[in-house]
Parts: sequence; structure tokens; C-alpha cells
Amino acid sequence: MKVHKTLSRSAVWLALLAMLFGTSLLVVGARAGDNKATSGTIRPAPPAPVFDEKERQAELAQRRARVAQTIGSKAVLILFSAEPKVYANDVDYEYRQENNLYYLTQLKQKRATLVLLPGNNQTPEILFIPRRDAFSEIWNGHMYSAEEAAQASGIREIWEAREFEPFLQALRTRQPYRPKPENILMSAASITPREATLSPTNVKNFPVCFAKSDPTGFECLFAAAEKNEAELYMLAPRGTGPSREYAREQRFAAEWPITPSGFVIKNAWPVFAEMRVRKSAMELRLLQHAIDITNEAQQRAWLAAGNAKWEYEVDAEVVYTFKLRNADHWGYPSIVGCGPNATTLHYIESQGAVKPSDLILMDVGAEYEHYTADVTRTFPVNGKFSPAQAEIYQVVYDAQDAAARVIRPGAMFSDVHRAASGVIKEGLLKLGLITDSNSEQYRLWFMHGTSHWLGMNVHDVGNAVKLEPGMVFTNEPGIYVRPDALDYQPLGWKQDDWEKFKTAVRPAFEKYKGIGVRIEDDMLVTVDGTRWMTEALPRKMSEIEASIANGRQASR
Ligand SMILES: [Mn+2]
Repeated sequence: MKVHKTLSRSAVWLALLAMLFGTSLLVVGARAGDNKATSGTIRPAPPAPVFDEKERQAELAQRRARVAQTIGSKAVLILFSAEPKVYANDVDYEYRQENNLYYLTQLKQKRATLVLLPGNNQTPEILFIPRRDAFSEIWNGHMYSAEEAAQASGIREIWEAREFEPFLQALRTRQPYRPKPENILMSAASITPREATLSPTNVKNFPVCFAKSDPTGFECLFAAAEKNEAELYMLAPRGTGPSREYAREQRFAAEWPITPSGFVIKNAWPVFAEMRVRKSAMELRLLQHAIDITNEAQQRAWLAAGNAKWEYEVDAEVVYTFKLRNADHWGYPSIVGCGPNATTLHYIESQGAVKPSDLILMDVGAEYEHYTADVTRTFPVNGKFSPAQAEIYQVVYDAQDAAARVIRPGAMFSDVHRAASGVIKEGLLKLGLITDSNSEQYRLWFMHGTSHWLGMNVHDVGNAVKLEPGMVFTNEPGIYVRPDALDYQPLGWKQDDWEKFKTAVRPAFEKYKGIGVRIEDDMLVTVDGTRWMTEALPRKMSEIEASIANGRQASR
């Protein structure tokens, strides 16, 4: 985990990258740990959050207890770790743990499986991990020992990964299961469970169905299975076609009903969506750190753009900052689009030329301990917005403000987009880019939603429609005047209307052609409104211009 990484490793990276990027590296008037933003200087990301080990483990235990409460004593939950993904031949992509397994264990181990058995008073939670292998470690690095896995997750019942299949086989046939002692890597299970409580997960009010003698802990589950009422929860979304992320779970689920096991497969996805949409204080600190790293990357890139010939040079500053601040990765591929490239929503090539008179739209997000930021700024390469650019920018800025004003507990998620799009429509009408603000014409220039949930996924889980404290989502209106926007008649338009529309908006279109502006901030719902988690990053045009001017002057 991040907090445990050694200084020496970071120092090596720092030295190496300083050599590569030395000329463009610049932090003005700020030292590491200096949290105050001063006008025109880059605000370095504050140090990474450090958590009290007991509190951290207690929170993970609490999350597991909540899952256990939700699924109940007749259920078993199985979470697989993410499968490694092939880059090419024998090279894999960087490994990233499955989010929900990580949410419950903070374990990054491959081939791990978590099993929750809420009705089992002896082993309410079992972690399966591969046994450490000295040969494998020579090539592939350190594997978790049982002690380390217990330290990360707080789980104290740890079995060798190869025991999972026999365990499952036993479950299918309603046989209690416990591996041979040599394959139990760690155990906290009580052998005299008659008076045992369910305290390991604080599960209360569960029916007691222990056997009169020689109880195994599986009595509740198997009693339910006898009646075909047992439930097997896994991340296998059904009815939506093949899942790109959970193919293994779907295969498992598809094969399972063949056996008359008495277990019905249930989808665990909604259980996690419900929990993860409300962030804990610990989650918010991780997310804030990802955002702080991203903010710093943005500001560094604004300065670098002044000397850049190509978009990838600006992008490089983002990559550098993420690495410098020990982010895990990006949460999604960086978007760095200059001029008309800014009007392509998911432009990730970064191969275009940087022109001084253009805007650069930069949508980037560092990922830290599985939490990703999502921050967009649109800034002028030469440091000064042109009048036409400023007109578009101001409409987007006002739309964002309007959206922020409706955020409070009890408001509907859809209110946010309604507020933003209302301002966009009025603004586009004034600019001459639409002729009717009571129509869907605005979708030609603002074709995406204003918000999505943010957290462990950049487009995070969440079904809530009513806002509650602890929820986090983006506020990202935009206007994109694609150079070819009038060349193709959009679906749903009548030929006549389209011709009239084109004639009416043509002058404004020619004026704003090639300008794309998006401003994106990360909003936390608080008890009395909202907090801009991205607030440290300049957003007003005058502040962006000042930041660029001061920063570039200081670098001369
Ligand atoms: Mn976004």
C-alpha cells in the first residue's frame, strides 16, 4: 500500500524523472507539504493520508458486517480477485484488484477469494490466498504472507487458495468443510461454538440454528439449502449481456444452477452500489488525495503548455506529476486536446500540435488507493482567453455554478443536470448557436450529462436519485463547437428544420468553430450543501490567466 512504500524507491524515481523532465520541472515558491495556495504558484499535493491501523481495520470489518447484514444468514458471498490482463504475449497490464474485494479487504493479492458466511458462527469470513512461493517471488516479487493479508484486511481465517475448489464442492453438496491443518494458513475459528457469538462481524439478530452436538457452523446455511432457500451472492450482473469485467463470475453463475444445490445465485452488485455511493471519512481522504495530485498535475501542465509544440508534451507533465506523487495510475486515460481536438469528448491520442491561440481541454484524474479524481480545465495556451473563447467559457462556468447551487441533501440527482443545462440553453441562445431554448437543440453543442458518481470507478456505482451527505459526483457541463457539426443532420431532426437551423446559426458557428470547453469539478454532498473537492484549482478565467502569467514569469 502507498503509505508503506519506502522513501528510497520514490527518491530513485524522482532523480530519474528529474533528469528526463528537468527543464520543465518547476514548483514556484512552494515546498513539499506546503498546503497554502498562493497566487500564481503551483499548489503541491499535500502528503498522502496516513490511517490509524486499528481504525482502518475496524472500518473494513464494519463494511463486511454491513454486507453480511444485508445478505443475511441464509446467504454466502463469494468475491474473486481480478484476473490479470494480458498486454501482449507474456506481459500483463499492471495488476489492479477488483474494486469490491478491495473495498472489503484492501488486499492487492492476485488469486485471492473472499467468502462471507454470515450465518456461520465459526467461520463467518474466509480469505483464500495462494501460499507464498519462493520461486515465484524471485520473478514476480513479494506475495502476501497470511500475517500480511490479515494485517491488510483484518480477516483472521485464511486458507490456502487451492482449498477454494474443495470448499465449493462441499458447499454444493451441503457438506461442512475445513481444510487439513497444513492448508489453514491462519485461523481464529472457535472449536467450541455452542456459546460462540457472531462477534467477528458483529452480525446480530440472526437465527440460531446450531446442531445439538458437534456443530460445524454450516447448519443455518444448509438448513436453508434443504428448502432451496439458500443464496449465493456474487458479482454477476444478469440481464445486461456479457460483462466485460465479470466474465468469470458470469460463467460461474451460469454453470452453478446445473447442480441442485439449494443455492440460488443472487447479484451482489446492488449491495455494493448502495454502500459505495456514500463515502466514509476514510474514503474521502483517499479521494481528496487523488484530487490534490490531479490539481497539481493540471497546474504544472498549464505552465508546460507555454513551451510545448505537441499535446503529448503537455500530457507528459501529467504523467510525471502522477508518478512524482506516487499515484497508483490514472483512473482513466488522460484527455489533452488542443483547439478542435477539445471537441472530441474522449480524445486520448495527444498527437496534435499545440497552437498558441488555441485552448487546451485537459480532463485528467490520478488514482490513489483505488480512488480516482476526475478534473477538467480548459485553458489558453498563450495564457489569455480570446473574446470568442471567453464567451463560451463564461456560459459553461455559469452553468457549473448554477448546478452547484442546487446540490444539497434531499435534492434529486437529476436537478443538477437540469440546472446546468438551463444555463447552457440560455447562453447558447444569446451566442446565436441555437434558435430555441425550449427545445433539444442544445444537445448539438452539449451532448453529455452533467454528472456521474465518482469513487473507485471514474464512473462509479450508485443508484441513488436523492442526494445524501457523503455522496460524490462530478459537475462538468461543456460546450463543443465541432468544426463538422453542421455537416451531418442529427437524428430526430426534420430536413426543413435542420436547413433553417443551419442558416440561422451559421454566423455564430463560424465565430466559435473549433472551440471546446468543459469545466469539471468533484462535488461532495455535505449536510448543508456541497463542498468543491477541487476548489484549490483555479477555475475562473481571470484566476487561470493570473496563475499562468505568474507561473511562467517565475520560470524565466
Ligand atoms: Mn467526468
